Amino acid sequence: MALLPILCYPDPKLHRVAKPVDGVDARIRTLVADMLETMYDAKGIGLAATQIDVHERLIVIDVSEERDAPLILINPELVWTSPETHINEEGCLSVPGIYDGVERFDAVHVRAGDEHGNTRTIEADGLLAVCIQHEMDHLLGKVFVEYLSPLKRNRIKKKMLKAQREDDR
Ligand code: K1U
Ligand code: ZN
Repeated sequence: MALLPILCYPDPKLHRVAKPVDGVDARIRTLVADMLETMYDAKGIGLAATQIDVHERLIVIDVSEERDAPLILINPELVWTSPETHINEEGCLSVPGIYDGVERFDAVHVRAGDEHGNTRTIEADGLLAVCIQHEMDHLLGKVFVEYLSPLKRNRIKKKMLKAQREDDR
């Protein structure tokens, strides 16, 4: 298994739209294992393939307290969203140290494949529903800061670029 580097905002590669996964094979299973290792190592609750510069529709999630309930979503599609929405505090491994409120559906149903090639529909609410929506946005090339005001987003962009310059020194 391998730890993969995570792209940092405002890297333009975070805005690429992911293509469907074309069948679950050994490459995809290795990618899933590496993404899970990377997500657990970074103490995240989710990771989209876009964030590790792989532009295919693949997400890993684990919102369990024990960090022992991985969920693999291959080619996920939203099939139902609740009429109710809520503003939730979000973070992102690609925007370290930044947390802000984003409006999301309270509950979603998502149809997706797993690492064995089986398709099922997942009914999600709470943190899992928020995380699924956040990760599906990544696959569309959207980072959560794009829901914030231009003023906030520009401040975050400058802060990230400054931190990256200092890291490069
Ligand atoms: O996609 C990512 O960058 C992972 C991200 C997922 C996420 C967190 C919170 C709300 C929606 C989506 C993270 O795991 S950020 C780090 C984290 O563990 C966390 C941050 C805030 C609340 C809960 C967890
Ligand atoms: Zn994110």
